[in-house]
Amino acid sequence: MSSVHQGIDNKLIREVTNAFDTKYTLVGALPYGNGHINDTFVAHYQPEEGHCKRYIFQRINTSVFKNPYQLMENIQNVTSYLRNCIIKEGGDPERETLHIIQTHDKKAVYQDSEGSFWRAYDFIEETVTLQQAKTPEDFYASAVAFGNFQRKLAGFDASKLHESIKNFHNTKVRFETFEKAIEADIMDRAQYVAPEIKFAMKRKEQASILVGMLERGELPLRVTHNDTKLNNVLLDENTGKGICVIDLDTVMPGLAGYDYGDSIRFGASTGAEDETDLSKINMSLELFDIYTKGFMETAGSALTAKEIEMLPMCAKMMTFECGIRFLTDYLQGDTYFKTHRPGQNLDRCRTQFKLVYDMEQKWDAMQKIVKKYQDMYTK
Ligand code: ADP
Ligand code: GN1
Ligand code: MG
Repeated sequence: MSSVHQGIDNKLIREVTNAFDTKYTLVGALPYGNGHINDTFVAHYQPEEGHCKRYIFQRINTSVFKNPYQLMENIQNVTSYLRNCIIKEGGDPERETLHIIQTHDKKAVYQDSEGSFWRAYDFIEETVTLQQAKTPEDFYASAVAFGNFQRKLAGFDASKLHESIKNFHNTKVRFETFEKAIEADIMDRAQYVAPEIKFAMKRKEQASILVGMLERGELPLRVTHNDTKLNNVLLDENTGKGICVIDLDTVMPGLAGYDYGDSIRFGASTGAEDETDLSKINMSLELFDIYTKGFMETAGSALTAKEIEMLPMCAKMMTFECGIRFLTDYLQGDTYFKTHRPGQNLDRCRTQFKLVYDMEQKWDAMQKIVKKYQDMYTK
């Protein structure tokens, strides 16, 4: 389990927090959240009177994001663009987008004495993040938030964005990487995953569908979030509304359906991403319906008929792609996604493949639901 790197000592956290232009006196910092990539901490600061103020500190995973300066330039540009949109629409810019805290020398990134890169955000209070929807309404709230996020970014100049991870949702390239990992089999693990490899191989051709449509100009490139897990949206603790889309590292040009599809992959599942009892894992049509409603209400009128028609395929492909990414990481020795126990990436792969299988069984119903909301919101 080489990929757990959340620990930090007091001396280093003092060094890092001192570098940023925060208010008040540091009380302490603790690991926070369930992200698979960066190391997130919440730091508490005590004013002379009243409650603590909190900030989020993140150690950027530079094996994943090779250029932290370009990464933060993207986030700076996207959040200031969103801030203006929110103000124009009469929203609250302090709660509805991330606010970067700069270092004392006015930079968005700090390199610590060990060579790691850090950033800081205001902690958005009175919000919750969910690992699973507690009610269909939670999932609906996330759909509205992600749909609005995409709608707002429709006017953002994509040429300003650095590609933070090349070929991020190029499922065809992801499949090629997976095949190379089987071939190399550096951990000697391929022998344990023959059924999973067979499952993936049977669907190899499908990995090229969306990339092919993009290349032929049948689907347009838009500015998308690309990592629309339920835990990447902050829900208002009091109203339950989705108020702030976070984790903006992968905002890049992509397909609208990547955002829709990745949300379905994670949030419409009836179990956790790493559930070991596969009988608990299905794609809930109720959750699929409610997410599709929220997404179509907010972003649907901006989508082409082809984009809408392909939404079920995007849900299936984002799930399939994530499954092969987890399996690739398992074969390569668990170096990409954080793991907390042996075999966790394999368990994650299995839930994704179970969801793909279940979507195949529910294909007609998924298409009918998408058509229902297309008729409702785009005609
Ligand atoms: P990762 O890239 O590792 O997934 P995230 O940026 O998603 O990291 O952050 C991990 C978790 O930290 C989120 O799921 C959320 O619970 C919490 N979080 C991140 N930023 C904020 C913020 N500005 N305010 C409140 N909570 C936050
Ligand atoms: C990672 O950072 P986090 O935990 O929100 C990953 C996503 C995967 C997801 C699977 C940069 O997301 O692509 O879909 O895990 N992010 C990156 O849970 O690779
Ligand atoms: Mg995240």
